Amino acid sequence: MKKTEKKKKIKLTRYLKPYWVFCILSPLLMAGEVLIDLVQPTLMSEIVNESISGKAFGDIMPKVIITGLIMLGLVAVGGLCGALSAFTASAASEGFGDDLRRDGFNKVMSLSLQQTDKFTTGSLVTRLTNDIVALRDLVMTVLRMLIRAPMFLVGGLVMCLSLDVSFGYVMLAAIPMQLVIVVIMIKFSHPIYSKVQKKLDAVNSVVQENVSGARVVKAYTNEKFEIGRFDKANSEYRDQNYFVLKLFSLIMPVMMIVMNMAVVAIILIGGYRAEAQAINVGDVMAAAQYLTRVLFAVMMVSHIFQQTSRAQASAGRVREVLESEPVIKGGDVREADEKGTVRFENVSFAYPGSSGVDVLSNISFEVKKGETVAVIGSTGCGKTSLVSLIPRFYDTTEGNVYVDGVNVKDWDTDALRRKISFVLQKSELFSGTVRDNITIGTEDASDEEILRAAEIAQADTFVSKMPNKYYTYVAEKGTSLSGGQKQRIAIARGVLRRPEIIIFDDSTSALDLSTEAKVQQGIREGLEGTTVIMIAQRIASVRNADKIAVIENGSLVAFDSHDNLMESCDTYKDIYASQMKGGATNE
Ligand code: DCP
Ligand code: MG
Repeated sequence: MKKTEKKKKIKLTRYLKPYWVFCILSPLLMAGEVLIDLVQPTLMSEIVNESISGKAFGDIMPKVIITGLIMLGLVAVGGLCGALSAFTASAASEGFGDDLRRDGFNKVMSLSLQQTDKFTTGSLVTRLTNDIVALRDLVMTVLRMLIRAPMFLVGGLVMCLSLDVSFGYVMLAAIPMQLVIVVIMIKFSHPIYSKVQKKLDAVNSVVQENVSGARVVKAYTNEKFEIGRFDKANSEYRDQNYFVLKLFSLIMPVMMIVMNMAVVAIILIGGYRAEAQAINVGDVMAAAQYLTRVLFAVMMVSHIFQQTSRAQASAGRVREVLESEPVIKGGDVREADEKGTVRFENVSFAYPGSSGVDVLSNISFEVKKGETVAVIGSTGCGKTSLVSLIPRFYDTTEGNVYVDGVNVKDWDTDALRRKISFVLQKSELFSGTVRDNITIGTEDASDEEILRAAEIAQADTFVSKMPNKYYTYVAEKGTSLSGGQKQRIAIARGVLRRPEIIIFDDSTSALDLSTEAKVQQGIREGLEGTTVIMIAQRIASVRNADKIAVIENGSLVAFDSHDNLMESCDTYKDIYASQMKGGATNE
């Protein structure tokens, strides 16, 4: 790309803004829970000290009971705080994930075709699902742990040292050991995470391609090969993931060993100090509990780091989607004086990323309002590419395309595309009813309008015979329909919009000649005044057009009526001759 555009940086934290109340409440409630938890060992040590004080049973009972009741009450309050903290954290993290996914999806919808092609479908799916889940989990962890860990760490330390300063030696030895383990883990796991996500992309791509291309795979009994391809992607994904998991499963026991050794050390030192009458036995028990909280806090920190490093990889991938700006940006023209005209002016075109090989070169022609212009030429000569430039699916590399007298680059993209119905070469149907499929882009159409469009497209003849007529369910990609039926539904969809310009990209190829003729007649009568641009392979389909554009190797070799072309254009005459021989023009 020529321009090195400055990319808009998007901070994902801005997705937390709407949930700021939850983001504050959750840690606060968590702080309440932690505070209460930190008091418990002290209260417990009081009970222990009291019971071994040698006083009479009757004397200690009231204090033990009262302290016990206080502990119980505190546990209840702490539990409530904990539950509310979890609730608010989930509200924030789910909201965050939901908004992020919606924006990501909207962005994908806005991107130009060349951009979605570049990301690949598999990767976009992973980014919008798995990667966003990793981010959502991080939000959850941070809200829950970010306050809990330091509070346990500092609180536990202070409480423990206040019982006896000599416990500080144990802390001094154990905490750095835990920290070293955490650092080692982060250092090894971080680079792996972005690899893991890439491998998952590959797995998703294979699944996606094979599910949508299941028919081809089966027709060529290629399942073994595809399963092999899947196994490769899948095992690579597993190996990467496995490495991270092995790392973590090694580290947890090591951390537990350090923790248990520290507890033993506390008991040893505490026992010694208690014998010297420096502290009470209850205090030693409390100190051991505080120590476990401190070391747990270090583990929590490691957990936060682990999730952060995983989420960092994901954040980069999600931001890459959010930060891409559609390459094709519309202008601001929404209205023009002319209606239904198309003009190509010295247009050359190469597909982005195709190292500049021209698919179309220096093409100029003009289509007037209400005309029917056909495009003919051998397969791969650039017909689809040519008409794709009209709704600006791609930009020309040189020259300009004008619709209604306005350069397509100046049109607001939506306004431009609303004028045009594009019936694609490969009819794309979605899961839903026949009606849903016809009304895409025209959802508010009345039953009469839908029926009329279907009649023009010769679709009513078979739809009216279906069990639920227009409410018959069509499976994903229209697999429950024949090729010609799909084409006619796609044509009805194009007609229903009542466009200024309708483009048929070989859209009647699966119809027999008489049905095709009926469709063409329907269009002429039903869409009077609409400009028709029609790609076709058969001379029979194009001979009635006002003008025929003959394309050869990306160049326009002639642009005239059938009769004139039969006189002057050799390429056209060749096509005619070959089809007469094959008997395709059975008129
Ligand atoms: N091409 C490409 N990238 C794309 C689509 C096509 O590089 N995304 C190339 C393949 C062909 C050339 O562009 O060499 C012209 O392709 P068209 O689809 O425009 O060809 P036709 O529509 O004329 O062919 P057909 O009659 O088979 O539909
Ligand atoms: Mg084509």
